[in-house]
Amino acid sequence: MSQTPSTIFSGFETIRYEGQESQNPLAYRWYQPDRIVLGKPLRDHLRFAITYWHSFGWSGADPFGAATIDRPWMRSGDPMSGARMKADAAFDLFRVLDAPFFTFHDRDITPEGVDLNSSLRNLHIMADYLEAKMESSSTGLLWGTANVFAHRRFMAGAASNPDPEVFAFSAATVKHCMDVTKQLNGQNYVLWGGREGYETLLNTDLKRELDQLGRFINLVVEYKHKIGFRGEILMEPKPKEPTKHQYDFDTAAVYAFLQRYGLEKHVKLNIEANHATLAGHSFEHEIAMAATFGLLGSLDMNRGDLLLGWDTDQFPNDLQDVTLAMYEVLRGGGLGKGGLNFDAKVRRQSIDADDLIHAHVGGIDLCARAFLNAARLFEEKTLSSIVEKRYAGWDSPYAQAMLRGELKLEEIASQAEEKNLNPEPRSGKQEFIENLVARSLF
Ligand code: XLS
Ligand code: CA
Ligand code: CA
Repeated sequence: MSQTPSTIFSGFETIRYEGQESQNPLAYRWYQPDRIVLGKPLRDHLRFAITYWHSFGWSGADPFGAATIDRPWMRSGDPMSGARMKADAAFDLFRVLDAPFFTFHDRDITPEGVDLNSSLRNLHIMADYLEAKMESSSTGLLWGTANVFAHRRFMAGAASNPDPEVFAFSAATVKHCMDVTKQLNGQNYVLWGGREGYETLLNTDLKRELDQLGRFINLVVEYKHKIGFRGEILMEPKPKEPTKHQYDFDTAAVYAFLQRYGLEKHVKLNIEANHATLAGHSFEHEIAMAATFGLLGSLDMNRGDLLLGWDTDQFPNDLQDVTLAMYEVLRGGGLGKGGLNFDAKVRRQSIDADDLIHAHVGGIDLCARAFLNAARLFEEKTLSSIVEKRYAGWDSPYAQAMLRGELKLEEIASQAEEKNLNPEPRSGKQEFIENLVARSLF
């Protein structure tokens, strides 16, 4: 294909690993893609992805002020040529960052048409454009998704809308987004239930809405098999914002939902750090819960701000936090087809092209460093042997008999009475273990 046209990122060279001694602000100090860790290259453990919407769509507008971030494609008179300019810039940034993957919504890569059919036509035109760009790029698609939450038609939900025509409109949109994700060899397909929730029970039939959502996800799973899409279907939990009560509140709520609608073996989760903390959990808690239920799919690495109660979608910068998250990923058996997606945006005053590059370089390096720390903790087994020892009593035949259901409640009771049990409390050693972790970080 022809050479990449000049973009706002053209002046930047591809970022390389230069090691910890480097003084170059635009170099990786920790992310050494080919370094073998736990038997495979770092690149394949981390599978970093750049999000289309925040990186190329975010204008910096907030409820108190207009756009601050001005990109050439936002000024293009013709929406489709704007979409092509945006794609050219996107692939140029992927080149600069040496990014293995990207992620997008239909509305990020292509403008909304005048009606459903013209929107779908635009989507396929732009998918072909991206496919051609991908031929000369080393960046693949981590996941695609549909934006069925921004337009006013979705204000009362997509699948959970009281109007069946909105359900059908959303089904058509998701079907085509799945087709396009398959066409671009996407590793996963994500469903975030942006408006799948409610504001007040006074106008809401909760059971109907959940049944609609359950049907919708079943349709998606059936269609995945029909077209032979080999990626994972991932739901993304979020407790609130935009709606007050979201049906996919957190990992535990989504697991209950999946079981109720017979989906727990067919759907995994895309877990976001910022959504975990909005739900009152830590990121590592959500990862560990998902791994426990067999639902660990992929991660959105963007964090919130503890002083703000909303979804600020910031790049990760806390080494210990991310190390604990990566440690749970390793304990959970890794991410498989998933990866680490930066669903993150620069701040409103970071208006230069290089601000986006610095943000990603920092995020990528922080995650790589955290992963290396987590891999060492995982390999050394110091933490896991403390936990093993703590539960060792459960390996005894007596404990196993209780656990396997071989003893009834009254039998357990009479044995306890016979021995006149008086268990001695043992310290949980939390501070000792926390010190181990804090001292081991490099
Ligand atoms: C919004 C979500 C969204 C999903 C993809 O808060 O994080 O960006 O990741 O629709
Ligand atoms: Ca978010
Ligand atoms: Ca997200």
